[in-house]
Amino acid sequence: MFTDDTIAAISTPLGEGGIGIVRLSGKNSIEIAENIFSSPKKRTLQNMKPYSVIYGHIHNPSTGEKIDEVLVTVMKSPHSYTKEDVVEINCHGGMITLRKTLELILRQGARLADPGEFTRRAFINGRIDLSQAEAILDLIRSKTDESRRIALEQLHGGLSEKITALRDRLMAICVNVEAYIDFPEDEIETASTQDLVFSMKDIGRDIETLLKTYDEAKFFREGLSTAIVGRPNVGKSSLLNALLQKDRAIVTDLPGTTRDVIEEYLNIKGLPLRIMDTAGIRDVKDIAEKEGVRRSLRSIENADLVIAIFDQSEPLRDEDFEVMERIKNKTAIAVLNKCDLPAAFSQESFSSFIFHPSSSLHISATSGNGLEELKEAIFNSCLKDWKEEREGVVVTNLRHKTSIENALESLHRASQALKENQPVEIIAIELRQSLDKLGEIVGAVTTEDILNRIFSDFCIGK
Ligand SMILES: Nc1nc2c(ncn2[C@@H]2O[C@H](COP(=O)(O)OP(=O)(O)OP(=O)(O)O)[C@@H](O)[C@H]2O)c(=O)[nH]1
Ligand SMILES: [Mg+2]
Repeated sequence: MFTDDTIAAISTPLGEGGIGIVRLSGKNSIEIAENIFSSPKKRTLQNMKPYSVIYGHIHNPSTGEKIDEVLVTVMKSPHSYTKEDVVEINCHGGMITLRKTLELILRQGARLADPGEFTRRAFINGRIDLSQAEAILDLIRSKTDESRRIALEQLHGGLSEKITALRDRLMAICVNVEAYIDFPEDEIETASTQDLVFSMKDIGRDIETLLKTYDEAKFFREGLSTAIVGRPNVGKSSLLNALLQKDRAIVTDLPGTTRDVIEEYLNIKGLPLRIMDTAGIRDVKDIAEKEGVRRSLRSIENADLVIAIFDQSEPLRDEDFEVMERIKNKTAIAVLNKCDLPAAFSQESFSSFIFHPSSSLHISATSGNGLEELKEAIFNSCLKDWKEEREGVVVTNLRHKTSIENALESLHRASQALKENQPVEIIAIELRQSLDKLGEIVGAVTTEDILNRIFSDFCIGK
């Protein structure tokens, strides 16, 4: 990958728009733009004040033909996105004007940028680290306000600081251990060994805390998959419709109405929910319904969260106990529906059967009573510690998670080797490995392959 040439690309989405931006970065970008730009007052890009905007036209230098009326911004190195000289040309947002402008720029000697190359240059030139570069992509792609917040925190260097601090602590231990390599006759004293093991444990705990945030943040990125289950006719489809505030699933008073899994998307306090209404669970002969029940059971297995519904206007049946049995190892919320009708059993008797007595709540899917409490319970079910941790740093990226896991494994191996009095070199190798794995996250240690994989996910122009 060369970085001494000048790159250009259309940085806005292709299609009709109020404006569209062609961006250049590299040491010749001002000169190249100058060749195709003219200002009515004969001002030049070379002499304009950085961060000011200049009005003019793009023209074809060979024919003199005017292509578009534009506003141009110049950002001089190192105060730009890439730390190189950057020129942004604000054209009118049409495909032809943008393409023609880009074409002229390329003819003047710029090269079409690869996907993510502007951001890659920002990384190579040291303006941002790798985790920040990835945060830019997350920010562009964020679907909810919460994922936007997490990406911005990462972009501002929250994760980088955390990783750097962990690496510094690890490095101190590593230096300490490596000191013994030069003096092979010395063994690490027992007191020092204990200190080292203690420090490693301490770092290990902090790494684990960081790792834990991934599982919770995952829900914000990928959505929390939630299955509504229960015996037939308890009001599963009615609940789905009430949560969606639309008439999505068929509701009748006949048991066995829903046969297939119905999947919809819902947003609860910024948490994207993939919610599934399922067929009522019961023992049946009918082939279609039997298949429906099989799918319901599969949904339970695959769901992050199960909402188990019971009809409190009728006595509990064997089928209800079957449902309780099926979900006892899942994260689940028990919901007593039809609370607009008289209760057929007491809360106490129900509590003595249900898996988590504290998590049962009353609703009426038809009147809407209790729905807000249910939403609150859904949010809290998988994100108990989220409220505290959300203020801090969160790991959202699978690449980061894998590196952190590898770093932790090496650290554990180092600690084990130390306890077993293994040769100092082995301990040092594991510690170095742990350091390198953490270093991969911020790009302190990286390979061309990792970079290619990351930046190929970007669009051209970013
Ligand atoms: N009074 C009252 N009736 C309800 C409530 N929720 C659902 N129902 C009624 O219960 C019946 C069954 O509702 P559904 O939503 O179809 O039940 P289901 O669990 O999806 O049933 P299957 O798809 O057959 O498994 C319908 O007649 C609904 O109108 C409620 O909160 N109060
Ligand atoms: Mg149904």
